Amino acid sequence: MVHFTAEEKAIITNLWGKVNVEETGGEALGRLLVVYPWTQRFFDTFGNLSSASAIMGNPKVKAHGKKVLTSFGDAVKNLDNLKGTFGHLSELHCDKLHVDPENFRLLGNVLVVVLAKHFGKEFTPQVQAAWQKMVIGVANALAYKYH
Ligand code: HEG
Repeated sequence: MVHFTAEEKAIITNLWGKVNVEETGGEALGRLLVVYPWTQRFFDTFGNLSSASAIMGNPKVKAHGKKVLTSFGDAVKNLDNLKGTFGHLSELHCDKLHVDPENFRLLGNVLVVVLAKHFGKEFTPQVQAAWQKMVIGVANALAYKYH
């Protein structure tokens, strides 16, 4: 299980307070769909995903990205209990959505890239390390109930 030090928790919470959930969530999901095109198969009801610009401008991608990143906010508040916090979503992604858990890791890494782009110099190696640990923790928690 991933364990966070008090310093890592402070770093994660501090950056999270400055994240624009709508903008960053939409950009992270959009980039996931552009960079790893096979992930598009889960979103066949989202309309036009025919090019990078279509994906990045797609309102359903933006709305779903916001939903996913809002869920990361629950992770920030529950760093000591990620498995408990994401148990229900893990079951949903496994039993109903059939999302391969490898995709959670890909999304986490894309999110880190987007944060690095937005925060520039503020996204120091130490900040990256804390966030990288967090997105791995979320991916593990989401994969926990898979069978
Ligand atoms: Mg998932 C639904 C969170 C990665 C595909 N995802 C959802 C929902 C949440 C969520 C909160 C709404 C659940 C509900 O309606 O009750 N997703 C979530 C997180 C992560 C993640 C926190 C983090 C890694 N999801 C993810 C990935 C894929 C995916 C990587 C596919 C590549 N999610 C997916 C699909 C749905 C959700 C297809 C249903 C979308 C819909 O039809 O509304």
